[in-house]
Amino acid sequence: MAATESKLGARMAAQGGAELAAQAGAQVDGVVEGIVQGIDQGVVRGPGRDMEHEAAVQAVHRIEDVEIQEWLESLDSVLESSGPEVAAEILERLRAHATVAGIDLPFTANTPYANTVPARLEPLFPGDQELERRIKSLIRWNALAMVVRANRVEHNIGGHISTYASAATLYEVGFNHFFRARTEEFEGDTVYFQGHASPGIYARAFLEGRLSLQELENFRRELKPGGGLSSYPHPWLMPDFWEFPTVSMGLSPLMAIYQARYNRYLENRGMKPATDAKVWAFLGDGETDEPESLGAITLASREKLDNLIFVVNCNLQRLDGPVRGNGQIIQELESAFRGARWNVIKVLWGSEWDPILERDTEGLLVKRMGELVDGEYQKLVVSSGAYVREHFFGSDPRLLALVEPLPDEALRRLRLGGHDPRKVYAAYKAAVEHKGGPTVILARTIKGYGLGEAGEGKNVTHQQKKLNEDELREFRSRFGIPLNDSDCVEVPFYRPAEDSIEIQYLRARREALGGYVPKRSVRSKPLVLEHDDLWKEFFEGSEGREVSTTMAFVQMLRKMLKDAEIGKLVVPIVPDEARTFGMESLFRTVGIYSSVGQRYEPVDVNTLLYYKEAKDGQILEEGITEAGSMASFIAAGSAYATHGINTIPFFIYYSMFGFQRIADFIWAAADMRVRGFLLGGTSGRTTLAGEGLQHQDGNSHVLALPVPNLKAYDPAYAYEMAVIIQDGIRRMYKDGENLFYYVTVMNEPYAMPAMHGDVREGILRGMYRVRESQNKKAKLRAQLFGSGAILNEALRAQEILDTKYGVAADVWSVTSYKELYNDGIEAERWNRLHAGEKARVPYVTQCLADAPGVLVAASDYLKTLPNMIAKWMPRRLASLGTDGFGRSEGRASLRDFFEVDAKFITLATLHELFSDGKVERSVLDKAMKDLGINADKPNPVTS
Ligand SMILES: Cc1ncc(C[n+]2csc(CCOP(=O)(O)OP(=O)(O)O)c2C)c(N)n1
Ligand SMILES: [Mg+2]
Repeated sequence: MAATESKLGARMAAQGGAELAAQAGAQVDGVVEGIVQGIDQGVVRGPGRDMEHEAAVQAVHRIEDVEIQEWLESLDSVLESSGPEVAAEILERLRAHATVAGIDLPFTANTPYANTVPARLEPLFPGDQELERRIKSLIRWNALAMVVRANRVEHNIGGHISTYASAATLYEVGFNHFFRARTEEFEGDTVYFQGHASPGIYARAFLEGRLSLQELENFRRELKPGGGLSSYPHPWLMPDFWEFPTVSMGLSPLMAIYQARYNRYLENRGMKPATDAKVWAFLGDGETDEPESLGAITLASREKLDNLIFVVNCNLQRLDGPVRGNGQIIQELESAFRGARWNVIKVLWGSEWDPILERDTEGLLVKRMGELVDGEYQKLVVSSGAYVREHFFGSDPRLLALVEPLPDEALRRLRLGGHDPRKVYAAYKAAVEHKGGPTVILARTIKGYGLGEAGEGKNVTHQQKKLNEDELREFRSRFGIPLNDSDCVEVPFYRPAEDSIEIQYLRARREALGGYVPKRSVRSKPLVLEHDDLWKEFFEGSEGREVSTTMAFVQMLRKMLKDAEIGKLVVPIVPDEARTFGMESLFRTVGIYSSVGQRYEPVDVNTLLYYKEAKDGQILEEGITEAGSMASFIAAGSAYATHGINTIPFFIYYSMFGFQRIADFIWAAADMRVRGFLLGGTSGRTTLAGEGLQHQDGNSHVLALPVPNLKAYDPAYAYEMAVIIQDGIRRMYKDGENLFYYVTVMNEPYAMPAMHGDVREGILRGMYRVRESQNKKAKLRAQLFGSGAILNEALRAQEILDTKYGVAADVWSVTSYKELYNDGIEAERWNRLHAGEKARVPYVTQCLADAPGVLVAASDYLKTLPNMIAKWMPRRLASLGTDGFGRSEGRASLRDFFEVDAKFITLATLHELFSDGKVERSVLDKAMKDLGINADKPNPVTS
């Protein structure tokens, strides 16, 4: 550096920066760098800047160009003589040297605002570019026609044109050259399509001959005769087509990461061969603002998921306007992903820019490209070539000179990278060949590309669903659709003849890639499930030993893991709560999955239950991420379709952090026909002691109600749970039903009774009589309904009522209010539609047909649960439940506070009898006193 220092110092003196030059020598590079950086970052500014400093800054600017040119030329010569590795090494050393010399280099994870794959390293495009352009144009047209036609028939039916319009090239390069289908020999790539781009995906399937004209015509009108197409990717509605529901934004990136990770899990556990299959996830740039989108990107790099590729369609716009009008979303995403050690490939500029960039030997153009904020770029999209010349190139005469030979129209037509198949191909190829980590492609596009006046680049484009006649003709002409002026305004769907060169090419490409995508199929074989022994011990009870249902569940899990048929298929998933649920013994027995095994000696290696990580470990210990765990649950629970492997996930978590926190993922799982068991641990507002307001769950069974294919159970006893899980595995994995289960488990220990009589049907249907009153002579009668741990309170109330008040009560275990409710509404509906025929009787009504007395229900959840089945009961129902905020307290106090304990069940029963005129007011008064109930205690619902 000595030579540079003296040269620099001398030149500065010669150019008038005397003061600064005097400091040359040991400090000069630091000072100069500091000032230059300060200028670049805009920090050396403001009224306090004195004249001397101003002179120094001017001096730096004067020398900057010459000096920088010299450095750039040196680098070029190293690059030429020794190659990029040596050049990179020199830069790395320079950076280290500068740091040691005390230069505070600003941290940046950004590269210049340029294509990552330089033009000179671009691979040859292997396809027929012109033909692919024609095919893509037809798809563009049909996608647009689908939305425009649907909205002509039914005003406001909606649909999106501009998302696919911006993403067409990104998808078509994928379809023609990259997305490999699932075949007998190869598992296929997995593609998460951006939900709002679905019209384009349908339009392609139409050209492929996979969707009919009728189906396209009925886009967003699925209930029409002949069927239609769902608005977005919904496997529930189109189970042979869509695999992944992606339209709730932010879910698919997270699901894709965990899917890629799960693919490796299956490989490392020897359940499927290792392949180079990829998981592709297409997202919007606006979508990346969802916390889930970037929330797990470090997992992907930590796990070295080079089977994962994100493609972010950076059209710089979201629904309302620009994603980062005042900034640069692409650079922001680049630094986030690079910081997380992803391979980032930017595809910003199309081929038309290459010759201009080549002429720019000083790097001025790339510098200029990095200066504009996205709002300015958006403005350029909607502006004329003259405006582009003036406002983009016009910032510097040297830039203007670069484009001088080009007419304005050519400037307007300089394509962006995401619309240039060659650039996109180069990026995809680099992505699939990248080893050692995940790749994100940041592709710059224009929202509403090709819509012209109808919305290209405009803020309103996301909502555009209608085009006028001129706009349609314009679009037709721009993309060369063979329709005349009058035909095209009818927006007909257009498919060339089967033997046309376009259709032949498109089919040939897909054939070469193994078949069509997206396509969902189920290839797993049903399980046999002859293993009653597994469940026997739970049917027999705990012989007086006090255990919680959580402990019983863990014991079941342990047994299932040892089972010859299902043992390998069980996937325990836990978000850093294994110890909470007493599952730590499984660490040792089946191991915690780690793609690298265990590189350290665990601190507790000398203990029996040490923390064992293993490459073939079975437990997915996800750390503190319910969303990530749920994404693993989804990958494991859909493996029967994605991989043809019947893995059975058991995801156990703090129940309050389930539906309450990640219900949208659960909804997506339902849509995806995911199978498996969600276990809501430490559940119940009063059963989880001490944890207070944010942990105590009295909500989840209510929040489980809306998910149609989810069975929700709140069992009290181990045998109930065994019946539910055994039957669940049978229904899902033997009979192939598209169900999944939510079972709450609690941490309150009590003796688990043996199963008496044939109560299986009752357990599964939602209720059965668990203890009949032995007091046959009593005149006062009652039916008590308890669920989960609160069943014990009902049983205690039964005794109090019998011994103290002469009331004979039967006790029912209500295992599922959701089942009872669904059964009731189904019967009601059938009866409404079949008036005059023999009416169906809801199961609740059947159960209580001969059950005498007043009716009282108590659960650890909101009162709405029992209330919703009350109308099918023979008489009025009194409901006790835990509406309100939780408290940090012990169980007894909590149950007293929420009025769900034996005392309050007793009081409610006596009150019902009083209301019916069966007992005197004095009995009630005395009971209040005896039971120690204060009529003026705070109302738990509002306090
Ligand atoms: C979770 C969620 N919130 C809001 C929406 C509504 N929405 C649909 S598309 C859209 C804008 C999408 O912008 P971007 O992700 O940039 O995609 P683009 O259409 O620009 O490709 C919004 C807000 C949604 N689908 N999901
Ligand atoms: Mg966008």
